Amino acid sequence: FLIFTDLDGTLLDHDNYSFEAAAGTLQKLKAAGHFVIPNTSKTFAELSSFKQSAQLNTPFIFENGSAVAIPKDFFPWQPPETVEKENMWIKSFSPERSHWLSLIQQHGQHFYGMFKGFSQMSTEEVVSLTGLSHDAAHQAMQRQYGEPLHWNGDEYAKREFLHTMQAAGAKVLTGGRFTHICGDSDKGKAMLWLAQMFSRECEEQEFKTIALGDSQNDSAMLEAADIAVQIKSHSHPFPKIKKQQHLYQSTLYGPAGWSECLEKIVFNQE
Ligand code: 2M8
Ligand code: MG
Ligand code: MG
Repeated sequence: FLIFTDLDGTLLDHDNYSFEAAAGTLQKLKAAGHFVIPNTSKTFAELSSFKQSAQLNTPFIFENGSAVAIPKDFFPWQPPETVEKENMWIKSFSPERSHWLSLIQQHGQHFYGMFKGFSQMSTEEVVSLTGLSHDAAHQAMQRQYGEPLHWNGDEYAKREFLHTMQAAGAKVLTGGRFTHICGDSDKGKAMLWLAQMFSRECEEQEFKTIALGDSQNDSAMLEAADIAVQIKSHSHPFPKIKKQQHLYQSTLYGPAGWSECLEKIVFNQE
């Protein structure tokens, strides 16, 4: 299997960012030769640290499908349309962050005071909104593609703002805590591109994709995967999915639900 997984609220606990409850299953999956591929809102910098702590040497998808990073020695060829960064091949699907920042500035004035973007926050503010450590918050702020906004106006104004941004050419994705203004990329498109790279390398092997996520920004990959898993959250309902034949819903929260469903799907265990 190619297992595409969201991190926050899915493989990582929504509040303390630990994957302890899933560590045993993660270990088993790696040992059995499955590929666990993070597909997350997090940044390249955050993912580099996460990969070390989870001991993953797989590719990963970052900033909500804006880009894919593949270790240089992972495939014996350079994937198409990639550039090199820190010993990885990077494939981008989105314009750079500066484009979205100026769009927000241009079209967001009418909503002044109702939201604050990461670019306007201090590290301490990100720490207090997320519960990340100071270093982790610093890494979360090193964004290359999109801009996460913290909304503090009412819901009606928020909808109006989202329409305005969409009309101006942005895509709006909602994570567990923030609203992301980004390009016309999503976790589903990036996942399908990367799955294609695996098939190109191993033509004789048929890979099945499993996607796991807890929030609306996961919907596109849940719809595009062969098997989808909605992970239960304390803070919001399951992400909506329009089409999916093979759908699982966890009864446990976050990483415990991750283990619960993958044990069932991959190892046929209740
Ligand atoms: C943001 O991502 C979450 C994911 O659901 C969100 O949108 O609420 C990103 O800024 C990410 O980089 C950061 O690590 C995370 C912390 O909760 O928040
Ligand atoms: Mg999530
Ligand atoms: Mg996420």
